[in-house]
Amino acid sequence: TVLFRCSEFQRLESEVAALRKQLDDLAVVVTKNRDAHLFPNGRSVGGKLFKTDGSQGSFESSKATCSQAGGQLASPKNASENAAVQQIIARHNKAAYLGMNDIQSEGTFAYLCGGEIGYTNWADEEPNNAGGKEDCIEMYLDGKWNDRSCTERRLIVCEF
Ligand code: 289
Ligand code: CA
Repeated sequence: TVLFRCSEFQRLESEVAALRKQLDDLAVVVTKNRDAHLFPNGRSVGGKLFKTDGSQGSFESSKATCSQAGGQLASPKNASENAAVQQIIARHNKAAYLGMNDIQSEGTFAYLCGGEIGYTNWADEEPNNAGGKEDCIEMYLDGKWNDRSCTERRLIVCEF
């Protein structure tokens, strides 16, 4: 058994209180930094951050840009994440590629890390694989999805 003397216990208590204060201060700094980083071209939702640098690229170059930045191409997995990406692209007035695609297996859209997509927000009559060569997904300004050729230029939106 370990026996603490009263004075030892009080010292530990005040150390814990000081550490708790430091953590609270740090949380304020982190939140401020996150908000500054997201202004005005990003959104935070759940644990995810979505952000654009305002540039455009094909699916492959957008994918490379996001992974070089330490993130990946925006891949919304629910209505809240979709709304966050939609707000960014509406602000820039440009459609964006999403990460999901059916390059590997026609007709089966999968996430970049593999695995069939769960949440979808297709526009009416989509996906239609027009011309037999639409393996990527663009998000329209209203947040709806269209399968589209991977070689157009679209706003680059990454998630972190
Ligand atoms: O090349 C076809 C695309 O430009 C788009 O044309 C129409 O908006 C729809 O048929 C879309 O599905 C298609 O991706
Ligand atoms: Ca289409």
